Amino acid sequence: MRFGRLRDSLRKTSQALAGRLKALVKGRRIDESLWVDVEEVLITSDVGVEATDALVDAARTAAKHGEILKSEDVVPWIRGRMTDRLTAGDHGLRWNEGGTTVVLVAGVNGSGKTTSIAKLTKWVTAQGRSCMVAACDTYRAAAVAQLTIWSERLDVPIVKQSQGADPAAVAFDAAESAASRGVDVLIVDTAGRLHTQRNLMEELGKITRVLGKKIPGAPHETLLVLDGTAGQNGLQQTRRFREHAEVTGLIVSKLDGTAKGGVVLSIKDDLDVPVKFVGTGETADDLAPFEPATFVAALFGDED
Ligand SMILES: Nc1nc2c(ncn2[C@@H]2O[C@H](COP(=O)(O)OP(=O)(O)O)[C@@H](O)[C@H]2O)c(=O)[nH]1
Ligand SMILES: [Mg+2]
Repeated sequence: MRFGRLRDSLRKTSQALAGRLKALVKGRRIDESLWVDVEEVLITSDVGVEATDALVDAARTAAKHGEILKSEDVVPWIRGRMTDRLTAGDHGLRWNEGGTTVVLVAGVNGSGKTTSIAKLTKWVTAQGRSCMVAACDTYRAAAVAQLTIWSERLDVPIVKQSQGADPAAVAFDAAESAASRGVDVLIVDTAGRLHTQRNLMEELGKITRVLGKKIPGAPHETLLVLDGTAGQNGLQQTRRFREHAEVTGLIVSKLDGTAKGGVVLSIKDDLDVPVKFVGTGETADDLAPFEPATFVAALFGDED
């Protein structure tokens, strides 16, 4: 994805965050009231209490030690610190180089799972890897139809059964088919679920086990799709979800429609699970592999 595109889709957040920060530091004295204002901007952009406290405390100390000399320096300083905080952790996709890489996609209803799968498919095939999708959201006929349309548009095979079929049976078929055809990447769509829905969480476990039986090490990634517009609520949701299922990474969707993109910073602090992709629109092209420096640059509305 071009940097300009990511920056454009993060505009709402960057206006709320960087735009307001830049405006408020102009010609100010570095005193407690400045830090209070900075804190407020970070919190309202959903950077989260912990990350905000850490950033502002560090900035205060830097000012005391003469690393920040004038108020205008606060913004680039915070920007640098944000990048540092995001850099740790493995943000790349884990490949199964010896065989089919299986990516299981989960999350609550409407978070953007199926759309993210279309985007991932496009991203994978653009790298010259072959891809297959599995329609394991068998509860609604519309869900299978939606994934079928994407698979046709993106010209990749789909494994599906009729509505009401056992999702684990579809996963089994898909893993078998992908392995025997030597497909590079199998992406598995699932029905929306909440951590409180015990049966559905058990079903997710079953899908996971079935995939692992057919393909060693599968699923190699279990990506949770988090709706970026939910901000801190999404974070809480993710925390609970992870208590019931192993999650190896996150896709944060819908960052184009929100001023709460700062949530990505609190994910890092609170959850210790890497953000692997960000979704920035409704087309198959609107996905960016998460790269901390690029993300922060876009968050601050930097020019190319
Ligand atoms: N603006 C925007 N809309 C998105 C994004 N991802 C998904 N959507 C929309 O969110 C809605 C739900 O998406 P869907 O993939 O069906 O969610 P699912 O129920 O989790 O599979 C659809 O209208 C999508 O077009 C995104 O990154 N940006
Ligand atoms: Mg879906």
